[in-house]
Amino acid sequence: MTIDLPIDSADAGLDRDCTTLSRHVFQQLQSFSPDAQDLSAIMNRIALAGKLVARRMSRAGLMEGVLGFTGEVNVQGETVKKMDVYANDVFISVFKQSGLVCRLASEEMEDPYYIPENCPIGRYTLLYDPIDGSSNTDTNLSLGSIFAIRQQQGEDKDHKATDLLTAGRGQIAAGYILYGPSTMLVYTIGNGVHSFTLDPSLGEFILTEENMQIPNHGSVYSVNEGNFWQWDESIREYIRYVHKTEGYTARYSGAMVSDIHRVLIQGGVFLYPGTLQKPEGKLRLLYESAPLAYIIEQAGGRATTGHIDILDVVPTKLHERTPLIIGSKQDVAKVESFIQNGY
Ligand code: P6P
Repeated sequence: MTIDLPIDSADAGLDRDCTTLSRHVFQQLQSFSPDAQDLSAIMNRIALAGKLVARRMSRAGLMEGVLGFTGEVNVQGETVKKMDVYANDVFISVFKQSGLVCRLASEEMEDPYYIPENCPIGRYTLLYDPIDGSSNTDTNLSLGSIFAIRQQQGEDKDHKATDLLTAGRGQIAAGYILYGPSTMLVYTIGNGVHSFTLDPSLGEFILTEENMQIPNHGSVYSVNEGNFWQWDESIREYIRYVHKTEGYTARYSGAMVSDIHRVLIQGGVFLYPGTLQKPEGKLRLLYESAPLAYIIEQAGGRATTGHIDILDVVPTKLHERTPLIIGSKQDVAKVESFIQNGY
């Protein structure tokens, strides 16, 4: 007996469930070359890291030793959450025995970590913020992981990884994992921005949206107004402008990945300016601002320090910080206009 299935709908549903991250990379590259194989495998490992962190977060309240602080302070001078350490180790573990990634540079590690069995054959470096917004860990609010992939330049025999001190336009891939009501992975390899949603029943990230485009303008401005009196007058003037101008609304979650994901979808601007005491700001260039800038630029938006594009900033040190203004073109330009009018 033959089964008369409406082939299109059956194929469409099945095909969508089979459009995993690793397959999508090949579709993007239109190639099965060794480089394409490497990138597909790397993205697959990052997806595994996301699944491990998401699983831990979803059970945090039921397990001992998952939440709370370690009692340590990291290289940034920030108190370390147990989840920061777990997630940091997850990204290292998923790349062990991969032959792909030799070095990992993380917000949580002063120096890059070298995976012995992968060096020097592995020519890729992972730069990541394992848990972005860890202040939200213990309150069951959204969190993120941010990642960028770069190709190692040179032999790095002294393990100083100085080849990483280059502008963000050299990133091969970048993206983030958003641990929210659903777990999403958003990435780019320079050919648009694409989102995937974790289907727990499959244990796979399934394609959700291709070629995401950020609106040219949105009503959201996302900034920690508790820092108002620490800012330069030009930023205060911008805030006064959005306060008295109809059509703006404030949204700020304490986790940049969550706030920037909202801006990517609805439009608007996220800003973490420098302060009078710390003009360089809080956010780190290589594994926070630059990957997110790559995503937002690829989606048709902009990311700047207020003076130069984030992707053109050349760092002098691994944990370099920059001010960050990122989002819709019109809204980023509006903030820049206040900065450049020199209030
Ligand atoms: P504040 C989290 O630590 C983070 O790096 C971003 O995710 C977030 O937007 C920002 O810092 C929050 O910092 O100073 O507003 O608490």
